Amino acid sequence: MPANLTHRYLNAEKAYRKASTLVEELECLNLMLRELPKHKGTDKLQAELKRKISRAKLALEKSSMASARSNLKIPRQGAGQVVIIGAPNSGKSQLMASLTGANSEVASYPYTTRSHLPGLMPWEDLFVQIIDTPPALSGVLSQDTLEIIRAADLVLILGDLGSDEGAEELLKILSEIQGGKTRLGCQSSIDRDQVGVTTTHTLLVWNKDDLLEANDRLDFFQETFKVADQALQRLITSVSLFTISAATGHGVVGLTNGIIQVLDVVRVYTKHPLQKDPDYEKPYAVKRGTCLIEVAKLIHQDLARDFRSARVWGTQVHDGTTVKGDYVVHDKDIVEILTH
Ligand SMILES: Nc1nc2c(ncn2[C@@H]2O[C@H](COP(=O)(O)OP(=O)(O)O)[C@@H](O)[C@H]2O)c(=O)[nH]1
Ligand SMILES: [Mg+2]
Repeated sequence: MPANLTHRYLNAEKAYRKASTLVEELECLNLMLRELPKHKGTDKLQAELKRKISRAKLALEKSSMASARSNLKIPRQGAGQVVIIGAPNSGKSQLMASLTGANSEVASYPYTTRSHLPGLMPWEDLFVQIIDTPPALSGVLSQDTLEIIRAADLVLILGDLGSDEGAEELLKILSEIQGGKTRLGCQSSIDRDQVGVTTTHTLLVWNKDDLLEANDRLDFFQETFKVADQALQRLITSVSLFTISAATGHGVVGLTNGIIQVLDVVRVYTKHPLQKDPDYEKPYAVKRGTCLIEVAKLIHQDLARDFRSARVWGTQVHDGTTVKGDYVVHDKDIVEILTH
């Protein structure tokens, strides 16, 4: 064993021996490799570390594939996936009902736990998938809920204006969740420095503003937040706020528009070359900035493979303009894809 291992290396090695998860293990191994003095005497150790790193990566990949599979419990539907979380009794199920309305299609997939219920929120000619979650008891979300948050486009975290404990309950959930690998923030991202850490775009929704005490409580809650952990304060002030009543519907339209704005999708209607009219029944919803070839892939792999050119009708181009696969689609474009 080479004698000149640095303190930093030895500390990383100590952390590696204590690591309880694959992610931590991999982080420590990477650190050890970085801190290892590189010379002839450490050749063997270097090789061994690299072997361990690739083994840990493989194991991590396998386990994340397994968790991706468990996400299939709730197949994605519509223009985006939005999950509602919050303390028990904050009004999650009421909000779900209010957003999805009478048209809500609560699907009973065979592998769905009865407590994670998906429904569809109509918006113009699109639908957005909304998922209700079981209560976070003592601020702790179940592993299933965390996985759903990780895969979702947006989280609505509900605060309860009907309870004096509304702010504390919210802080408890936030502190629990920010301490883990699946976090909330003012935009979605994957952390490049910390393996396994992801952030899902979140809106803070104060519910029950129909109650007389609601305004006073909200003022009082601001005081509670002032003495909270700084990271949580930053989170609370960075995310967009909505104040609603899920029961009366007050503010729900504003929230719906907020959701649509975050999802930032555009609609594309397709038209078959042999047909006169486009299919207005089934718009394809894609993120703004998506190219036509990506839309073709969504429609059918073969269509993308055999793609020759397309004609587009829309507000941003002259009717029937011929475009290539790199054309960036706009909202309400009608496209006719021509193949080889
Ligand atoms: N006054 C008022 N009560 C509400 C509102 N939303 C929900 N509630 C009530 O709060 C209680 C809990 O609602 P629920 O949706 O079951 O909460 P969940 O446990 O978060 O799913 C129920 O008695 C609802 O009627 C609201 O906007 N205003
Ligand atoms: Mg509920």
